[in-house]
Amino acid sequence: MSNSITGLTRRKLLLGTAALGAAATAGVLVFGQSSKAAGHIQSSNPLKIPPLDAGRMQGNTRIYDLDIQHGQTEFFGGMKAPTMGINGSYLGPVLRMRQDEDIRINVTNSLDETATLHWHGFNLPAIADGGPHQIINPGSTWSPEFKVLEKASTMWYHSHLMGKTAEHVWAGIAGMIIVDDEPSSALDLPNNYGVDDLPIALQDRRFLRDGTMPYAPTMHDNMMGKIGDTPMANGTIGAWFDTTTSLVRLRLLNASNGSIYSIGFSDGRFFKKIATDGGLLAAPVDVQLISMGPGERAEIVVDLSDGKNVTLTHFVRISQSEVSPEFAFLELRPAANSTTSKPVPATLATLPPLNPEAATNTRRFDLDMRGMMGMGMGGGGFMINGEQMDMKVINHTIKKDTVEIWEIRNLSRMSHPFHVHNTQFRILDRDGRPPEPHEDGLKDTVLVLPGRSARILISFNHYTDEKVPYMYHCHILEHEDAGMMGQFTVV
Ligand SMILES: [Cu+2]
Repeated sequence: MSNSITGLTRRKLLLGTAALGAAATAGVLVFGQSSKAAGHIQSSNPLKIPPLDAGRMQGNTRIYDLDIQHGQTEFFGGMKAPTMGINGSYLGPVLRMRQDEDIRINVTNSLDETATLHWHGFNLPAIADGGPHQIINPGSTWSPEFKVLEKASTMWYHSHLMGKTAEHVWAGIAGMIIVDDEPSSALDLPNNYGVDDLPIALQDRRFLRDGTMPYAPTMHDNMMGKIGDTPMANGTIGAWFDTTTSLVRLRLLNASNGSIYSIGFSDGRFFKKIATDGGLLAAPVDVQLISMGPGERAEIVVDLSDGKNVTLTHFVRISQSEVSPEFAFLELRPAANSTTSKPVPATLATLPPLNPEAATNTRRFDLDMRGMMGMGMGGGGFMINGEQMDMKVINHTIKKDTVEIWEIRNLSRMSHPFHVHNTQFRILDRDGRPPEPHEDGLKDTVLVLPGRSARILISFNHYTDEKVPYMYHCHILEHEDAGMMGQFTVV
């Protein structure tokens, strides 16, 4: 029954014109094979689907009860690893909520150490954000409340403790959130949770022989972000899933600490990208490969009507026109008698036109890595505008309901996914060129390649707080922990 994932990738296929991710190339893209990917991992475990948590209603408020806890998780048969999770031993439930609802999340910290829980992607009061200032002490409960302002989207939550975010997320303090809204509910998109609509948290870990995955970053890990050699989907190694419909929607989240994934399918088939971080695109975009930095989400729909098994895979580029499989995340196995899904609608959402003329201010954020001496010893040279994160310093004060242009310049030799709290922005351009259609949607994280720049159109609405700041930072968690982060207030 266990079908080698790597067997599926041992093909060299010549494909049509490729629509690529951030590192786009026109022309023919070849999906090759890799000796490295021909490893020991087989698709031998059923994909874990996180429990769906719709909370409970109390009056007009939807209430969730979350418990951050220590646990033991069996990733490999017969071996247990100490982990952390939310309402479970590793990762957490998928929270489901609806636009315009008031919600309250009771977060109890059952760890023996402090933690936070940040609602990644939401426009919300600063005190409810769950960033480094909203510390939850061991044994106590934090109960943020906010209105769900976001459109239908795939969001997530994770610990954001100052200096310990990387360690906490590595251990498992993360989960996904599905937001629904009226317009998207009326669309014929796969939306049967756990059947044709699957949350897929993509991660990689490095295990010891005893089946544990301690967080002990080397200097190299601190510099590059900790990258494992074992891929996991929802904490499942070598995952497979039996599909029963011709179309399947995958809500992809890059929940890794430091890996930038290029996601496609083992046979190089095209699929439809339907949503960016903050919601549906105006129209589906046919792609062969999408690039995802830590923190980014992408909703995709894949057509399995040919009945062939296919594997969701992270590829690496080996030449201008050829990619090679690196990680096999999930094998999809279509049932012989799959039902035929309705086709993906040609129009998905209405996105307001970009209007850079509305911007009243431009800010520049220079991302840089300097002075690598001292890395791994609490020091390090990860900076934004020459400064490292200081909990006591507010780097920017922004006026509510104004539109700004933020220019993010990457002066370093590594890619950095730049994330801004409390907003969904749009990419104006990359090095002066408009964004490709597949990333021309609502975003809260933008991957900026070495030596490149991106300009985003950004605004902060609804909430002010003169004292409590929000964060902007690199979402490579080791970089964030090393100081590539800053603070702003909205007044
Ligand atoms: Cu970074």
